Amino acid sequence: MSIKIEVPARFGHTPEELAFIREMGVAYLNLNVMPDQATLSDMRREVARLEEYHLKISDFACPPLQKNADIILGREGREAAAAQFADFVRLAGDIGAPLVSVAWQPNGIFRTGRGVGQHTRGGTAFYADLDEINRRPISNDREYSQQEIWDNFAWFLERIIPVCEESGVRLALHPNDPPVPSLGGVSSLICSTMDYRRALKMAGGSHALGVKLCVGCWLENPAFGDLLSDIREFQAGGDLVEVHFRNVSAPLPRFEETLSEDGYANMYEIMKALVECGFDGFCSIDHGFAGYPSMGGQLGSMAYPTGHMKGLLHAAQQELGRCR
Ligand SMILES: [Mn+2]
Repeated sequence: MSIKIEVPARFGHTPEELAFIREMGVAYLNLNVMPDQATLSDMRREVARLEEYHLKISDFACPPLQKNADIILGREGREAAAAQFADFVRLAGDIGAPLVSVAWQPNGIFRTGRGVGQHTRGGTAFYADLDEINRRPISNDREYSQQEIWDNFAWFLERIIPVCEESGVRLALHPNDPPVPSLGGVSSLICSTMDYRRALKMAGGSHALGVKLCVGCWLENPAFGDLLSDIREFQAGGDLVEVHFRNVSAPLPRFEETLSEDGYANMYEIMKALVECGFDGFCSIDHGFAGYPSMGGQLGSMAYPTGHMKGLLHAAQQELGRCR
């Protein structure tokens, strides 16, 4: 079995956009839907529409649930949010989506901004300056300690893991981005390989919790862990469910998100490690440049890097003698 290429997508792409994705030779979508779209009837219709283009949902995501501040910070309202999350997992099961996105980031991804960088060939990309991010005021009502954040994660797993087991769905857990111990006064859950090991252990032997290995995060902070050996470890344990194949210009304190061939990491070596260990889960480029309206916007900007990633995959398969 080969690595399965996916693209980030949203509910309600036009027929032309779906045809465009199919023409990339892509068969899987990391589909983002909003809560009002997350109904069985609407999603059944959407899945049938995707099928016309030979597309399937790999990772089903609902942004307000994926990074839910009430659940992550243990605020009032978390019971209702967790019930909604459980319903979303059941819906994923009903429509045959194998993964549901989760990221323990109540304030989302921290970036300094989006603009033309020194390493983006004129493209508009995200960039981060940790000193600037650290100077910002706290993002919520108060600071949240590491203990609290892990306790809230345990509370979430207790409620959601059984629902995942019943539904045949796995959680794809993304690291905190950028992966540093604290952002905006909130301690990070996942900013190292050890954090992932701890999280997987908390799932109590259930494989319902999986690793969404964001190569970009490992590269942003090399203290995260040894990327190549972590790929092998999580794959050997059956925990690696999804990969974000993204390069950056340099490690923190300052980085720009770049094309795969323009960052500081050798992405071919990383692809070879994924092929060599037998990874057969889903892989996307994660983020693209902002794109141009007349060129298909963000979706248009994903075509070239997705093709480049597929080229690396095919080359690695050839070099290592693995079937496609
Ligand atoms: Mn990512």
